Amino acid sequence: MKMTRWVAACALTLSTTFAFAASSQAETVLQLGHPTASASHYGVAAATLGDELAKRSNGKFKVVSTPNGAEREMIESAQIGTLDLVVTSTGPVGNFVPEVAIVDIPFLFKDYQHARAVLDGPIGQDMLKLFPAKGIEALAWGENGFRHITNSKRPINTPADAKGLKVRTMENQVHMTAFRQLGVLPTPMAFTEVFTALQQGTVDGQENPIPVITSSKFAQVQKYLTMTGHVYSPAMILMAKSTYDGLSADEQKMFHEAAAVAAKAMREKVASVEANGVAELRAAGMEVITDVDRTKFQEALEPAYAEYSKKFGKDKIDQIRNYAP
Ligand code: EAX
Repeated sequence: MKMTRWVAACALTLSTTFAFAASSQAETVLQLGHPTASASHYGVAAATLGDELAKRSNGKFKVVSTPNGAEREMIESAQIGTLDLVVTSTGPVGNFVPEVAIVDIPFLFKDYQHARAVLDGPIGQDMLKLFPAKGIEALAWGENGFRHITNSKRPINTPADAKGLKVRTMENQVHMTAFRQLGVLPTPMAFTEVFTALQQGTVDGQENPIPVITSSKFAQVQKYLTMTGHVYSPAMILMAKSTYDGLSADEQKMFHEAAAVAAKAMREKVASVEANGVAELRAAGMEVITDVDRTKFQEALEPAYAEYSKKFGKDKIDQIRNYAP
């Protein structure tokens, strides 16, 4: 039902912007979708991209953003050309470009610096080149953040505490493998359904970065937050290849440059929310477990690595893990 509302919102903005575009011949209106609230890091990326494109094109390009979209469906829309731009996590991206799911492996990146260096370096940039074959132009890597587990049942201090919980995961095979390994019952669903699922108790918990937990007001429906930081969650700024192919070479360059600025603003927003988000969640009533032995979680996931190695190649995983710019 949420998705229906999202499509309706899109259609509404579409009709108003068409009316507006008619009065200004030079303007090209581009529809952008992103998964969370407008005030979130995704909203910041969307707004920055819009500002940069308007500025760089002297007002030729106007981006109209619609928040709260389902990521997999938005990527599908970009693929068939009914949505021009998408800012998304990599959650469902592996369903479109399987090689990219390697970045979703738990405990792969040491910290933010490491993740950003890999994605901005040759490994990440080569992955962007795999998208056009799937009908999508990948403009830049953005950021969602390190993911942490929340739930409504009990404080999770060790991997054993998580056993038996029903946890919503993204529609992502790499993540589902990991949660199964922990003894958790992974329940994949679109992010648009998560708040209601938590509220109604369809699932006990979910996992997301602090900027998603705060902007989606999960403190209203979740009591416990454990700072597992079990996986880094990249974001991406994607574009319909059909829209991209309609641009001149100079304009294409402009879109890549504007997306790079938007990605930087997104990362800065993630960092600023991380700086005070936990205090905010405590103030909203959550019990936060910060003193987590992450090595224990990493060890519990060890058997899943055999599957990841088979899927992606151990050499490729090690190349990311040991990457130094
Ligand atoms: O991209 O689906 C998820 O949990 C994502 O992290 C969220 O929608 C932000």
